[in-house]
Amino acid sequence: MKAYLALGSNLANPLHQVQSALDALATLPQTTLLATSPFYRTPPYGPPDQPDYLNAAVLLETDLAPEALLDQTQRIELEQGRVRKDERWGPRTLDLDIMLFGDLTLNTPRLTVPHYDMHNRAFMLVPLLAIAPTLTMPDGTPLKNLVAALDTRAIKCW
Ligand code: 5RW
Ligand code: CA
Ligand code: CA
Repeated sequence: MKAYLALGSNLANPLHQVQSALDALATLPQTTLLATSPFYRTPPYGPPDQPDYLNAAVLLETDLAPEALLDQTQRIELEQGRVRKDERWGPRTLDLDIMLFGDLTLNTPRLTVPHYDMHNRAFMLVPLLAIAPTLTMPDGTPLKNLVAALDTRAIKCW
C-alpha cells in the first residue's frame, strides 16, 4: 500500500531531526521510501509562542498494516527525543503523522486516516502536493483543489 506521511519539527535543529527521520523511515521493515518533498519553513499554528516549523511529506510503499506503521512512527518520534508536555500542540523535536494510507478510511482509538484536519493545514498539503500533484483524496476531491482553497503565502523554502 502507498502511505503518505507528514513530518514536522521545530526544536533541536529541525533539519537534523527531519534528516534523521528520513534515514529511519528508509530502513523500516517491509517498506520502501519512494519520494521525499522539499523542506518548508512554516509559521506555527496553534500556540503562537514557538519557533517556526520545518514541514515535509514522504511517500512510502509498505506492506505494514496501518497500526504497525503507527507503531514504527511513534517509535521513531520517541527515539528522537519526543517528550509529551502538558501544553497542547506545543513545540516538538519530531512529529510524524500518517496522512493517507492508500484509499483507506480508518477510525480506531489510535488512528484516524485520512488525518482528521489535513484539508485545513497548508503545512501538510503543500509538501504533499509537491510529491503527489495528481493525487485524489479517498472522498474523490483532487488534492490541488484543497490547496487552492488555502492561504499558502506564509509557507517558505527551508
Ligand atoms: C494545532 C495544527 C492547531 C493546526 C495544530 C492548528 C504544526 C504546527 C502544530 C506543524 C506548523 C497542531 N503542528 N504548525 N502546529 N507545522 N507550521 O507541523 F490550527 S500543532
Ligand atoms: Ca501533527
Ligand atoms: Ca502527531
